[in-house]
Amino acid sequence: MGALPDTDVIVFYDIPSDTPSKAWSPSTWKTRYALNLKGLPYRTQWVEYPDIAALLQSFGLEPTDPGTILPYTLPAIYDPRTKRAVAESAKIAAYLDDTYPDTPAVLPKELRAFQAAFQHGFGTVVQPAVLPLFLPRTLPILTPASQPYFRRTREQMFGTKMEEICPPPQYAAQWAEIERAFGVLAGWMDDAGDGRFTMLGGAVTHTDLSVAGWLVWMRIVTGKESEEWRALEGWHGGRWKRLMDLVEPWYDYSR
Ligand SMILES: N[C@@H](CCC(=O)N[C@@H](CS)C(=O)NCC(=O)O)C(=O)O
Repeated sequence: MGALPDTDVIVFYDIPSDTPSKAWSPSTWKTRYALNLKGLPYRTQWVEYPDIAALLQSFGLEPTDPGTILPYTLPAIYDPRTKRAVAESAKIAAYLDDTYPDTPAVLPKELRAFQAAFQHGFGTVVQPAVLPLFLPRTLPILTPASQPYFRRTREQMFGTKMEEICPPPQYAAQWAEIERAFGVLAGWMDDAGDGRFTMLGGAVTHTDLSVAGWLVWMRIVTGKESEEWRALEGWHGGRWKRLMDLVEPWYDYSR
């Protein structure tokens, strides 16, 4: 593809890591997947954790998570065609669907209330199980510019030192908790039809991409060839492996 003028290329703000894909964050992967699936031209601008708030404020954006210790979050995009900045992955998905109706929809209007409820459920059931094991193991894959901020804010969140959140002797029990939590999620999906995660007429939606984004993070932290990841792929009848296979065509971090 020839170089497009900058005025046609969406700027996608993502958090870098020191891993081969550089892209690692569960939340920003939701948007990266969506941009890839839609085939929209974009380029990544890497933003270190300590710079996120100032970036979003410079666009005049409201906090994405007001009243929390992390009020400004990525992903965010800036679209030069409309001169609009949007933050928060579901808002970005809706914006891209509305602005580019000729691209495959990832968050159609009829799914938006459901998606919000799903996100609440995921945040209540799965996130609390995953975070204690995965946040400490994420620290070493981040860049030196982000590590001190990540340590400070996450220690504040858990009220303890990073090393005490989930030390290795507790891994097995925490993995059991994660498997149980994903089992709850699988239970929600069991009536959905073909046994895959896809929920709307066979199309991949933001809901699928949200879970896939978390799984990408878990795969990067554990390692694709690790026993931990292999075990997860086998959970709940192989459902999570099927989801990752389903979204593999859009696992592209080259831009
Ligand atoms: N619901 C939000 C969650 C975004 C989120 O939590 N992003 C994290 C990165 S994974 C973040 O930017 N945290 C900011 C910080 O730690 O200061 C979304 O999907 O956009």
